[in-house]
Amino acid sequence: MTADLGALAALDDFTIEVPSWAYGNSGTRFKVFSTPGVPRDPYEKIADAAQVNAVTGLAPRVSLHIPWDRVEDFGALTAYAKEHGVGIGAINSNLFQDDDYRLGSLTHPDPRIRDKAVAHHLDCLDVMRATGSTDLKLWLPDGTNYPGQDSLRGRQDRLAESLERIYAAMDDDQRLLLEYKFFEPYFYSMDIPDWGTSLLHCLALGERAQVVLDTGHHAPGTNIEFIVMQLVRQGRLGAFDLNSRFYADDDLMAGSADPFQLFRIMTEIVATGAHRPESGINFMLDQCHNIEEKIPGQIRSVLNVEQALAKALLVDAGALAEAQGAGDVLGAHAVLMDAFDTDVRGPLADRREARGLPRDPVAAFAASGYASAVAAARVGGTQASWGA
Ligand code: PSV
Ligand code: MN
Repeated sequence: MTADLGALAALDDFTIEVPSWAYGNSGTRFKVFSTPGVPRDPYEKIADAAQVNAVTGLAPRVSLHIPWDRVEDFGALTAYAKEHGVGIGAINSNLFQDDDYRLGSLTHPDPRIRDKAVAHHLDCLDVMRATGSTDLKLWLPDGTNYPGQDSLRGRQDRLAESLERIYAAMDDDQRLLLEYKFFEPYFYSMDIPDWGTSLLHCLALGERAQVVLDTGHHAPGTNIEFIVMQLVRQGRLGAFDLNSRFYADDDLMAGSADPFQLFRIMTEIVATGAHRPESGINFMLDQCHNIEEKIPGQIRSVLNVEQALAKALLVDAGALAEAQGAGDVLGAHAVLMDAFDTDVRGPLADRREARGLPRDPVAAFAASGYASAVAAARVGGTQASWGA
């Protein structure tokens, strides 16, 4: 199959959101490596994120994490982002770094701790009002380590009540994006371990509550594209946190570990036109770059997602439906593989060039001298860090 530029026109209004924390230092529980030039504040993170958009034209929004990205004046931060050609995306709450949350946050047995966790979200809603963000993203790190430690059912009831309070405080144009994760930081039970639990809470809350699917938050071998299909089918897939994993929640570059999986996910998306902005699905990255350069790591990830979507757009839907209808197992499989096996790099470079963007964004960033300029300029202060 040869790639046809026409089918790729759907890429014109496709965007990917990048996370502010990808530009800070990160590591594992063994070591956080620091790199010269790493941002020291949210302004510098946004300046770095804007570089990704400048060379790819694909990443016009930056997710913030509160309190990591707290600033005095969110209006000024938003204006700064705009001057740099990007906007503020989802606001991520943080329920995993306070001593009070040892036994949980929104599910904590003590109502005073639950109040505190709810209040944090009300604060995040204010940040959204100040930045124009419409997405409140909530990853719940709550869970237990030992059977009997707490009532599994009681925790769900407390969670439902806490979420209701947050949802009730939201404006009509704000939505709640509820993420799930099957393990970590707790290992016996997590309070939102899977898409079913997230979906049940969203259904109870109302239409403006939707599920976030982080590709790294499933057991190995999980058929993630099935979950994507099911959530899209219910109109409840609010967002992706894209990344790659080999073992756990590795947060490696999207499309690096299993490009075929990313293609299969995008194929389910394209099948119902859910790649279009009208679907409301926010295609976000949730990644850390522990050992590789961060801005180029983000550029590569964004391009990997674009490439997977481009290949999914090349699937011959008519031929696929025909083969499926005829029970032609190998024929149907071949239609899918034809698209996946198509080399779209040239056509995507052509498209970039036609839009005034560099053919090779990674090379263009390297040639820009930005990395050495910030390494020289960002001296002193404390480098931003995931977990700091
Ligand atoms: C932790 O697992 C995590 O990676 C979640 O996926 C969140 O989306 C992210 O951190 C930021 O809080
Ligand atoms: Mn995530």
